[in-house]
Amino acid sequence: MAPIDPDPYVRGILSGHRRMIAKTMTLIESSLKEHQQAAFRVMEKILPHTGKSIRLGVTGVPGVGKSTFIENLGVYLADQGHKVAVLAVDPSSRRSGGSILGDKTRMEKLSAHENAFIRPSPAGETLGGVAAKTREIMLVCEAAGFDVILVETVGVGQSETSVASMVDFFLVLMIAGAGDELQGIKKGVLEMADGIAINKADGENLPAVEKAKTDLETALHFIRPETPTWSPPVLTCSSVNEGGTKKVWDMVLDHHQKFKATGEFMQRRKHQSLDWMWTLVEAGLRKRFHNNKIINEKIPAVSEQVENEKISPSAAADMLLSYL
Ligand SMILES: Nc1nc2c(ncn2[C@@H]2O[C@H](COP(=O)(O)OP(=O)(O)OP(=O)(O)O)[C@@H](O)[C@H]2O)c(=O)[nH]1
Ligand SMILES: [Mg+2]
Repeated sequence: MAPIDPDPYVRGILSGHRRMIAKTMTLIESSLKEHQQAAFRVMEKILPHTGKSIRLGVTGVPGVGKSTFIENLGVYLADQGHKVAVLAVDPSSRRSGGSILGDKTRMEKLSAHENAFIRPSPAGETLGGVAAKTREIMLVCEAAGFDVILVETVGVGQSETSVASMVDFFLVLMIAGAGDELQGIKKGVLEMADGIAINKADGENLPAVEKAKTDLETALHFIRPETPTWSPPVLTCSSVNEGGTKKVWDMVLDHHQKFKATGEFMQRRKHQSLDWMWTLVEAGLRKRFHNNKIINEKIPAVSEQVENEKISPSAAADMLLSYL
């Protein structure tokens, strides 16, 4: 079978042709070898056209209001003429099976907006796989002229780390009075945050929100900022009021301008690209190891020798690795 010609895809993406954008994403998500090879060639050609966007990651526990926030902010930005792409990283395919439809209907105004594009989480067996696909999909969006990329991720487990490592600004959404210590203030998450917004700052929630803000500011005092350029602020916002997320966007822009001025913006992106390369190298090595015929033949005997203390685990590991 003739290989798939990447050029129609590349032309389609660069001219912002929605159907070709979606078809490219399908190639990226496919597990067929010829699709992956085609996606690879498309990516190579569009790479020079990528990078010109602000990438904002949004995390927070289920129900904190991430999708509603993205809908509100997305409409605000799209109305201003920005081209807004919304992506999601959700490694549990069963869950995303439900929330794909859920989010598209929840983001009713945004999905109907001519300046917006919404893509649910790619399905995948591993978080690494899902995150890698989302990164490529993000680049496709940029080459197609989207200048704001919003990435939603569930606030549980490792997916936050992957999203934080692909965005320019990592926003943690919280709600007041839900037992803050339970709220994934897994400390690690706060350490990754470039900013925190306490959501649902409306109606009866307001007093609790103000208290949560003060508590959080105190907690953040104990985390040393990564750079003298920026200390993660704590804001409050509401996604049910029109434009209720504007303050948060102003914070993202402020961060963007400051990081551009110091050179930290490009530095961070370069860092992220290298990290990604090494992640892929490690994943590739692992795969080669497990697919290696000789290694697979040796494993049972070597394992038995380790179990019977005939050879040490480290000598055994050394031996298996030497067949790579
Ligand atoms: N009062 C109030 N309610 C909100 C606000 N934002 C979201 N909600 C409500 O909170 C509920 C959850 O909102 P979602 O946007 O679906 O939350 P999510 O974080 O995306 O949830 P998952 O995708 O399931 O993790 C919905 O019933 C929203 O209507 C807000 O700013 N104020
Ligand atoms: Mg959601």
